[in-house]
Amino acid sequence: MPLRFLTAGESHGPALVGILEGLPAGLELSPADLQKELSRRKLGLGRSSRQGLETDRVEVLAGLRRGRTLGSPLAVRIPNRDHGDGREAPLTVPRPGHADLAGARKYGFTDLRDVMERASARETAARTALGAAAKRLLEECGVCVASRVVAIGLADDLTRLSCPVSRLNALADASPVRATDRAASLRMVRAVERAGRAGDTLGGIFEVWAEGLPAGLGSYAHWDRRLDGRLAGALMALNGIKGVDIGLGFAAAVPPGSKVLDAYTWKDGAPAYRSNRSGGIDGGMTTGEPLLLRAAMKPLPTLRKPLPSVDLKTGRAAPAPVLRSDVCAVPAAAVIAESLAALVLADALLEKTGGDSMREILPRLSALRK
Ligand code: EPS
Repeated sequence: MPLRFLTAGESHGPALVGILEGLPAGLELSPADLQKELSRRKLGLGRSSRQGLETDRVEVLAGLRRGRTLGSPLAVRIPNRDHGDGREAPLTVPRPGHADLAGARKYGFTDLRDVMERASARETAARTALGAAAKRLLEECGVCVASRVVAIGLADDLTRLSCPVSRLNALADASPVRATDRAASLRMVRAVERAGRAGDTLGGIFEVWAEGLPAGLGSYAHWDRRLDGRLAGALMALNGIKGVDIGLGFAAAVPPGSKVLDAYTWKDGAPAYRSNRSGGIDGGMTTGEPLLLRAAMKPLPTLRKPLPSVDLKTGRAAPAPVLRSDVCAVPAAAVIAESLAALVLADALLEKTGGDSMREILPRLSALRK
């Protein structure tokens, strides 16, 4: 696996940091490319006032020189403006659905802040910044990654994607909930507002698309090389995600094979797919058709009308703490998931082409596409 990355940083620590190792040399990349994705991550109706406090200004500490990658690790830093001094009163009542209780049991903490500082989705800013570099690499290789929200609570958008993936983000980013259908967008906005007024939270479903992938990334040869498993793992590792599917996904389990499988035809001297119900992956490998990933996010665990919980210090019943939190973070999760998918796809692409520099990679990729 040529691309590796690590992140560190607590939600209210001085900064988040990330290192991406394995980027080829000679990729045109600027801090503005990373900034663009960080700024998109902050958007979306239903975010808490924390997003107003944070500027998410990314600093590139290593790996770039004169606007190009060096082939050395890319290191980034995103300072936290809401930076605590570590003297906050301890928290002993866990929020149902958050990492609080399971994390405290695992590490033996008595102050739940020791869990939530790192379990917080604030960390996803670092993954988004690193994924932005992977997105740039893919872009240079003719691959476009984008996303849209298709459900928030009961408000869903059943329309099929009706624009090229290259235009999807411009359309989705224009909606406060990143939905491409206007009527569905309005319904989702109302759902978030209603949940906010009720002191509740909402989850939802989003899609990530990738277009321009060459056929043959990933492999059937061994389980850990299957691209569907790698992509699903990356998306499941995003905070709050409870399900991931690809192409028809769970809907592929119901109809007979004749309605699910993609038949072939002969086109321009080569075999071609008559449909793309597989979502661009067969046998753990890309087919060359657009990739479609879908993920389900559960509602956020911090409720203004709190759920019953227990105080770990006294053993008595207590309501969960009411802390500052988002009402809905599905639009942000979709943006983060683009970065996560891009990291996996760039890794698989580099595996296929090999090479230390863009000068080596690009001709190999064109040969592959032929
Ligand atoms: C989060 C709780 C909130 C969110 C945070 C994720 O933060 P705070 O505890 O500071 O109010 O705003 O998300 C972000 C800060 C972010 O940048 O995405 C949680 O508990 O997961």
